[in-house]
Amino acid sequence: MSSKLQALNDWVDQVATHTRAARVHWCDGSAAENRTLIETMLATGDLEELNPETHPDCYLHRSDPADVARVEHLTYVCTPREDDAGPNNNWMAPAEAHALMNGLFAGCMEGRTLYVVPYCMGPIDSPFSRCGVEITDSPYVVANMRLMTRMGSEALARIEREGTFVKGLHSTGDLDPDRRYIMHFPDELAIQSFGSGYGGNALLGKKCHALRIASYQARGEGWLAEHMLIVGIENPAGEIRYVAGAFPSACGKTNLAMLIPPEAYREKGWKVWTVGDDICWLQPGEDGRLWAINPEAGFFGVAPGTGAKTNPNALAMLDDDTIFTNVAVTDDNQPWWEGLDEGTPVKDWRNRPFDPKNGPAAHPNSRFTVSIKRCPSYSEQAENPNGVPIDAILFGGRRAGLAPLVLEARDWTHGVLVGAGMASETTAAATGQVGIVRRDPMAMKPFCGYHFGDYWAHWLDVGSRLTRPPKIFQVNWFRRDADGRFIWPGFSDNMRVLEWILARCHDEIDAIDSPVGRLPAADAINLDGLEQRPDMEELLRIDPAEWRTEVEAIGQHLDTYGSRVPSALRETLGRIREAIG
Ligand code: GTP
Ligand code: SPV
Ligand code: MN
Repeated sequence: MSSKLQALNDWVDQVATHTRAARVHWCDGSAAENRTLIETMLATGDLEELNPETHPDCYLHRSDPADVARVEHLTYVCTPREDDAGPNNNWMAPAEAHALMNGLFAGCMEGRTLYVVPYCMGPIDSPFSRCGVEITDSPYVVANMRLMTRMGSEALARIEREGTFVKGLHSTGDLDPDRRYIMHFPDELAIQSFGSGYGGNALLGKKCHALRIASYQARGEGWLAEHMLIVGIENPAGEIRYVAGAFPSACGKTNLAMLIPPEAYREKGWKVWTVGDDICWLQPGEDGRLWAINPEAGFFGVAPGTGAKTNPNALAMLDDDTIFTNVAVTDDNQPWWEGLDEGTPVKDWRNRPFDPKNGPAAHPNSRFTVSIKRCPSYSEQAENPNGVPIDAILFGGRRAGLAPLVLEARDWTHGVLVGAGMASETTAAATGQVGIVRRDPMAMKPFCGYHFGDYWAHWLDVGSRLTRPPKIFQVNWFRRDADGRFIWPGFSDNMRVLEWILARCHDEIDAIDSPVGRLPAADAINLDGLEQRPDMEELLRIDPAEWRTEVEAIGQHLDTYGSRVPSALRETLGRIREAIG
């Protein structure tokens, strides 16, 4: 097979020759094709079948123990000028990066099948969607891309019509961490990834295309590509209002996107609809509002912590047609991870007999891959080619102290500053130390394809074109007490904060002014039905001394991005500094 697009055929031929692939397979995305791939992987041991009675069509993949997370230190943005990649990215000159990657890819697919994976990010008929083709030698990547994107014939037809597509080239190579690179060439609409088979390193439609390349494209075209969930909140009057939220990796996007409201809310008729859990493309609309599509078609979600109490919607979708990566198994071969209420692990994620001395049974960054359509709260708006209108944008982090449960930005510019100043404790989603507070502006530190200074300027520019901009809020579900326990119950109870946020967006409730933004009154968050009243005073406390230090730290952080930082952000920060006194 081949395509009607000469440029695509030429590229595939050239890669097949260079990598010396044994065979070329063009993916059509069909069920039969998937079946064959699964069987191949069962035969090679790439996949293991899980209990077909409890988990039909569910499989376990164990990745190499040294290949379990994104590798930010090996991820590069190769713009012609170093300055354009910014201090937020690793940079390599395009010619040097190409030479390096050409060396690694030479002959790397000998004996292997080269899969050509055409995909569409976003609804297949949306003007906001963008297409790509990933060439990979990993059948696991193909099976994941089939769940995560609109993959196959329809995407190929769109690519042939449009003539342009992002070229993603991927090989697992020999999985040697010292020969692992994730390279982006935004000007060439190209990605090259070598030496990893894991998640965001290998599923090139996700972080590489839909965030790094797309953010770069979006800047030129007047839109935003963001690391955000999209959720619809239906009130008792039947109105659905949409919220987008940027939280860093493993900080609660998937959970918020599919929360089930507390009983006291459900009784009144509140419902939650899931549009997306990780990536959001935002377009200014003719009506002056911001419209969002989810470019993805599935979830690559964190398994640990997903339980019947915390995220029952997720649990319900994971018992059919799901690929699990690096979870543990029970004696009857059901998938298991920390945070499940039932079952006992017998084999850990490395296939060893489970022994707590070796650490957790499931890897902390173990994941599930599943189609969004399996989610009980799936919103059909996820297929709407025009997207959904956004009322509120949330910036959230994982912070034991300082950041209150919720804080409203005064206006768009202040909101952009709140996003630019975001900080969060690091998680297992990327290799490196866990629990260190680092700045992660807009949850995009690992994902913005260009200089953060330019990115904030672009945010301000997009805002200036909106006559009905969303309100911007900061949230923090992770504040802890002196004993290290979370003060806020979180999960479904985050609905209580969303209610306040939406009431603010529609001028239905007052807020209290503080030097750093607007706060709910201590009794403004509805606590009906909570067994224990959380310490709301502590959750909403703004400590002037702590914030003075924070404002200085944010100022220094902005300074690291130099003269490209819009002056409006420094001015807004200056006003906050004065107000704190
Ligand atoms: P990525 O897929 O890496 O981008 O992560 P994410 O932002 O989608 O995070 P996710 O919702 O998967 O949550 C990550 C971890 O945080 C899980 O272990 C959750 O159980 C936990 N978590 C999510 N929401 C809350 C919350 O409201 N409170 C607390 N305490 N933990 C939460
Ligand atoms: C993240 O790390 O933010 C993820 C997982 O969503 S990955 O696909 O590996 O990027
Ligand atoms: Mn993510």
